[in-house]
Amino acid sequence: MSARPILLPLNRTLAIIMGGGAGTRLFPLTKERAKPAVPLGGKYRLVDIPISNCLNSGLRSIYVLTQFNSMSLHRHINASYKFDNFTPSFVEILAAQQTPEGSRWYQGTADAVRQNMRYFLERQADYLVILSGDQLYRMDYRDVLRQHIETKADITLATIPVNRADASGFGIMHTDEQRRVIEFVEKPKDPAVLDSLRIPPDLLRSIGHPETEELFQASMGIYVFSRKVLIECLDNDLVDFGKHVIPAAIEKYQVNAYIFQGYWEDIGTIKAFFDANLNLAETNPSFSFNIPGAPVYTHPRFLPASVISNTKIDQAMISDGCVITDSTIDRAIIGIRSIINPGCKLKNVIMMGADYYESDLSESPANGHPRIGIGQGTHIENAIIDKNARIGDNVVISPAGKAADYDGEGFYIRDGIVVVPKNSVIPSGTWL
Ligand code: ADQ
Ligand code: ADP
Repeated sequence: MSARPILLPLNRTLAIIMGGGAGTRLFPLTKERAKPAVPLGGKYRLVDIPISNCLNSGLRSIYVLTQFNSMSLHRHINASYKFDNFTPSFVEILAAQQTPEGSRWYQGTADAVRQNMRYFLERQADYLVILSGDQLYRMDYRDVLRQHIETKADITLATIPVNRADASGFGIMHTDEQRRVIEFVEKPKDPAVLDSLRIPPDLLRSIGHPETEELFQASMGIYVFSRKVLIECLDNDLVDFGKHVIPAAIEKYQVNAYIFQGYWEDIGTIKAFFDANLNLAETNPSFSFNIPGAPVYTHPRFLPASVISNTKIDQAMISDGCVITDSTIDRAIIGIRSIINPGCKLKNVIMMGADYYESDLSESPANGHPRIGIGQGTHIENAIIDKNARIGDNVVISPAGKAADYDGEGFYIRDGIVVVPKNSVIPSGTWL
């Protein structure tokens, strides 16, 4: 006799999105905004990914924890996530600097949750789903919640098989036949420790991989906690989930693994962010926005379609409201309201677009600044151009011949990628 499917207590489950610590790994994209507000895919923001996964999983009570409160994050959340009055639904930002006890930065992920526990506990939640805010993936969290309830786990972590080269960047674990976590090492660096954590052949077989493959079971930083267990696990000074709370919890609680095998990318560094964005423009991207029934939500706008003339475009995602004339674009994400003037060549570029169109009365040309967008005859390669940048005529932007990490005047190079910060002005004729 098969067991009756359980009714998931979705309205008694809170989602908590970890929106970022200091944001240093994504600097300078996080120079003027909280990490969740960093633009992604031309028209979205990082936070739209976990929020959309929540909404598509039926979770509608969502907190976003972030280190600082930025205008753009507020505006984005308020404009994008409006609910009706008849369901307990909300997306609320909890920023570190807002706590009544004073401004105390979140010391780590567990500390961030601990500092906001009173908000979570005043909701009648039986389960709390803790999510990372800088990952690109689709997951139905109902599957994790279902396994959590069916196996009577105290904590369930989502895991994914990774290879040796990637393993030292993650929490790596061993599980027994019941998928119970029996060993957990955060970011193991010692090759001998890694050797001992390799996924055993029987588990590899059961998840459809050849028994000889060298894979490791990595934590995705996605945790389901039962309410009482979360309270107990944070009744101390432990700072991080991965470094402290989870390793301590496996001694005392039933911590189970939920194995996920879809596409999943941590996009918390400039390089990972750049590669994952450009991959979106491939013919068969690893992450698709076009999945029927599971949209990625974002701020609805009233922008016209883009107007493109005499331009050769290959592997690019062009957002709404752009005007592109007499140019060549080869592998690019072109964000909303981008203006690209004649004679430009863009190769491997993420252009985030603009927050607004300049009116003809704009003062910018009068004070010598180029208009928002890219001027005539400008060549850009391997670069991220943040929003509202004013790039003049005959500018060359490329990391070629420069150090992989470098702070220039009005630009930065990170992981061999040039980043031009939001609102930057690059005068005509500049060679970066
Ligand atoms: P990391 O991603 O290195 O490893 P961490 O720096 O704790 O861990 O970040 C987890 C998430 O929390 C990220 O989205 C981050 O932006 C956010 N975050 C970090 N500090 C924060 C703070 N003070 N306030 C608010 N948000 C904060 C974790 C786990 C590993 C696991 C990987 C998977 O520790 O075990 O393998 O995630 O990516
Ligand atoms: P996004 O969703 O990317 O933030 P919006 O459509 O919300 O894009 O536009 C960004 C914000 O910029 C809006 O709040 C808009 O009002 C604001 N904005 C409009 N005109 C200007 C301007 N001249 N200078 C600065 N900001 C502006």
